[in-house]
Amino acid sequence: MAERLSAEARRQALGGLSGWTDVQGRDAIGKTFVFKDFNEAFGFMTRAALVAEKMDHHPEWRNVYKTVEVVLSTHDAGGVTARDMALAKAMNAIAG
Ligand code: HBI
Repeated sequence: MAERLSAEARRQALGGLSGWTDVQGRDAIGKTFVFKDFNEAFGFMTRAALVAEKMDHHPEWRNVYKTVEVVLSTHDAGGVTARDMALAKAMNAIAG
């Protein structure tokens, strides 16, 4: 099972993940993606969903029109693990 990252490891990992930050009040990381329109936003979610399923690691996310708010945390570990960082990296690659 993935282990929660130390504060230092988390800071290091976030440094290489454009746009991702700690979520206030819980052990999680988050990013708000803004796309050209709903079509682009939902296309992102579709592709990200397939990657998440393949990784067996799923986002908490909310879509309003062209915006997708994403929060990542590892339920089994009760906080942020390397799995969250991996999915965050994949999402950044998908968003381009
Ligand atoms: N997704 N974000 C997240 N966190 C988890 O702990 C998690 C998951 N997707 C699937 C999953 N765990 C299962 O592998 C375990 O619940 C067995």
